[in-house]
Amino acid sequence: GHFPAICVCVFARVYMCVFNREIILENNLNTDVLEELAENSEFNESKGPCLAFRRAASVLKSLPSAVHCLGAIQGLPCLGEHTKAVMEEILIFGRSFKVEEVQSDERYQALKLFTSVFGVGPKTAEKWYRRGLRSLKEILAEPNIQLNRMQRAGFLYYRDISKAVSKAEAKALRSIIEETAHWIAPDSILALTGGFRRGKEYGHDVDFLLTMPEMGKEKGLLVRVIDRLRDQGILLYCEHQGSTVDMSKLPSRRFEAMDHFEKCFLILRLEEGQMEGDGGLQKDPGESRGWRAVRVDLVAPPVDHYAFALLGWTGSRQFERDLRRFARKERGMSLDNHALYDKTKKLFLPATSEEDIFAHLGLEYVEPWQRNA
Ligand code: DCP
Ligand code: MG
Repeated sequence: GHFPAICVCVFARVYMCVFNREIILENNLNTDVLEELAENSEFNESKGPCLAFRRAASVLKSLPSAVHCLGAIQGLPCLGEHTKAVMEEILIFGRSFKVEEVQSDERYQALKLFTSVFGVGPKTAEKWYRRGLRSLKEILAEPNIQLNRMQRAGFLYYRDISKAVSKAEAKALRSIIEETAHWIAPDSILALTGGFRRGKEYGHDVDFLLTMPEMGKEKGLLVRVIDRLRDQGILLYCEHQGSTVDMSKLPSRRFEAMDHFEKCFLILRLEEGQMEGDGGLQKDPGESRGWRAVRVDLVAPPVDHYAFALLGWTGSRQFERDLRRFARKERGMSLDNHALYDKTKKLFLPATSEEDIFAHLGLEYVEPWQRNA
């Protein structure tokens, strides 16, 4: 069989961090392009090509050296014909005509713009495009369009939430939410997950897990935290989903976009000056109104699922995909945000930490900062 992609990625990730970072930047130019092609495939509902471009981008990102010649990509795993053709164009002409064609495509541009609004997925975007709409202004001016609550919030805070969230802002939010949670339940546990846990400097949102050390005690906590945030005047938008965890249906066979934990998708108001070390620097006085809106995901798993939720929510998405694939193909196990199931032994493998999960999989522990591909 194939040498598992996960091994290549894990290996290369370690190298990547040890060797110099310029190489990564150079490969990133190519991977950005591949991600655009992946997005375009997604809009065209071509799931296979979409995943192929994403995986190829991930492999390139984790290479220990920049790609300068075609020979260097020949032996790599997970690079399909289309990816190789694009890389070839870039290596020979310094640009890819295929990519430029996609980038200048009217439909691609419109769908990319529409899906950049919080609450707007590819289906809605396509519907709007088919109605001849091309800009956000046109959508807002169209009387026959019914926006749902999430989309209304998406438009209302569009400028703020399209702006990258900095690490300092993520830390400030962490303090606010932690303080709120501790005020309600002093022994509650809040963990920063997502890209910021992987050490990223910027993100599109801030992701947290909230739990209690004792099983079952987490019930009702999230709702109380939300209420308290609302009382503090920080809550700009909240979409709350109750828990639908059903262990009899776990683990699911396919990669699920959503897990079943109680969670909420929030837009929070972050005051300026709440960030450590921002020192009032680089502010545009015309823009400044003293606060900004930030997207926050807050997930509340029960403590016995906590390690799986932490692993799942730390990402990256591609790392999760590779890890699940590895579990399935190489170990006959099924991994998701809730559990790890050994299909041969027909039993759930318990874990109280991410280290336990990697050990069950027979893998060396992979640090969060090594999971960026
Ligand atoms: N995740 C999940 N289920 C969801 C949403 C996310 O399991 N419904 C996981 C996969 C992601 C991780 O959580 O890898 C974080 O999701 P984000 O979309 O927030 O991605 P990042 O935090 O990695 O990047 P950024 O927020 O900077 O875009
Ligand atoms: Mg995130």
